Amino acid sequence: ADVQSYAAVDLGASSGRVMVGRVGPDSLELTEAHRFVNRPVRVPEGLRWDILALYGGVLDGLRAAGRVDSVGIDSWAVDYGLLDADGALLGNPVHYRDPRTEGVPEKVWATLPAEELYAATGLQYAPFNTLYQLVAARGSAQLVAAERLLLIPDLLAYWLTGEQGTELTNASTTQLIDPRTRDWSYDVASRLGVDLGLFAPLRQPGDPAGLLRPEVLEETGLRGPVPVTTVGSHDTASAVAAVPADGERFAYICTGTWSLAGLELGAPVLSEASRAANFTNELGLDGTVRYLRNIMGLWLLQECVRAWGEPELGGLLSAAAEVPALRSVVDAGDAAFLAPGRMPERIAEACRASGQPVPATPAETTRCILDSLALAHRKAIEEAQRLADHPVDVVHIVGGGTRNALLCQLTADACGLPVVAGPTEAAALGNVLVQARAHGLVGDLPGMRRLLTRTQQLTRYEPRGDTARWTEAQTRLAGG
Ligand code: ADP
Ligand code: LRH
Repeated sequence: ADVQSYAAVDLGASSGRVMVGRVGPDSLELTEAHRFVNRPVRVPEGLRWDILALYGGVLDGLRAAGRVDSVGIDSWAVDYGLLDADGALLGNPVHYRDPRTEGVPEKVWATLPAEELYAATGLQYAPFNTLYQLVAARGSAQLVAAERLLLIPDLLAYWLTGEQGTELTNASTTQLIDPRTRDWSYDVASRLGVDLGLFAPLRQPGDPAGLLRPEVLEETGLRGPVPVTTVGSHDTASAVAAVPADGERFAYICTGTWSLAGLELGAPVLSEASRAANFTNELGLDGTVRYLRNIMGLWLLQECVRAWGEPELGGLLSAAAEVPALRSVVDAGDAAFLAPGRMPERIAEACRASGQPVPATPAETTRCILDSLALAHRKAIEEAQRLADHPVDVVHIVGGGTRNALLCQLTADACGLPVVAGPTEAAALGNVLVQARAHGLVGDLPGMRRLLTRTQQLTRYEPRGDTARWTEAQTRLAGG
């Protein structure tokens, strides 16, 4: 057949979806088979992912998808499930926003200084890196009993196929991978007492990952054999693969729960300046490196919307567009906003602490969040270009935030660069394209991007000048 169908399972921190991509020599169409909420659960021991509900959503999605030639899975990074000697899951996977890693990085750096850890792994400091989670869990009943650790997409692939592996792009977020060799950092693991034997062998995007088990076929009504294909299983790896860029002079922002803003490079940047600026070197497709910074993203808005009793987003954004620009900004890169709860109050407190007007209404708070995100986007893209010596002419925005026209326009204004927004479901498209490539349907990364440019709906935003106002706003934060 000329046109093949691929199911992309894409689990974001706020929702999961199963999308069906139909790929032909010059066509690419994505439709949604099933979408379900991803609602973390607070139990006495902490914040946990409802992994069985997510797996149930995946099965429902595959049933709705109907006949497909292959399945690929991507999700948020760093988190994992532990299996006992029988291959059974030990407890519910811990959520990366759980506070268990508080104080742990400092303990790790006492053994392995932060400078050396960065030089060896290229990974940003984030309290939730898998490494810190594993050190936090040391000696716990579950980790002691564990024989196997599977990252979230690898865990779901295991349940679907019975086969285990560790996909490389996502493994690069554990802080246990050397971005130069693209293999385990044996030295880091041994110095910190992490047993790499817990991990299943590394797999590369494009590798076969087994066939849907007979029970899965029965439950989903699919007719076998249906292969599972390894994709860039870190959602950000899949999303960046689907940035419809031409050439190399581009920056990207993957906007969803997080904003991940940076560059695609051919080699990691491991300098001390890069560490000090907290840029990360995650691994991408075909030997690429995702050089980027994590920004709190639309999480700030999601949490406010939750606190306000879930008002409709469209109304809130049009009201925010009427609020005067840049009255107050917060540091949207600050890990102080990581934990859930009381978000409008926390934003108000940050404005007060830096001597700015305190947003008083949901519209004002929303405007403060969007201005702050645009400012953080600008700062990340500016610094990344400088640290990597890699200038850009355009900023691509992909992910859920492309539906927020105000955020896209403000980002263009702040960066002083044109923004090309789309596709919205970039992670699912990257997932689909890697499957298609593994089955011989599309070419290399530039070829995949040309196909996206020809087939996906993109919106262009021109900067409206006045970058000086953004520079001024940036100094308010630097001073505070
Ligand atoms: P994740 O993959 O992290 O779960 P998504 O890429 O799905 O996140 O993006 C979710 C975000 O997209 C929401 O937090 C919301 O701010 C934004 N969004 C979704 N729908 C709309 C909409 N209709 N208008 C504006 N923004 C939207
Ligand atoms: C986005 C994401 C991001 C990680 C975070 C934990 O969904 O994968 O790249 O830093 O989740």
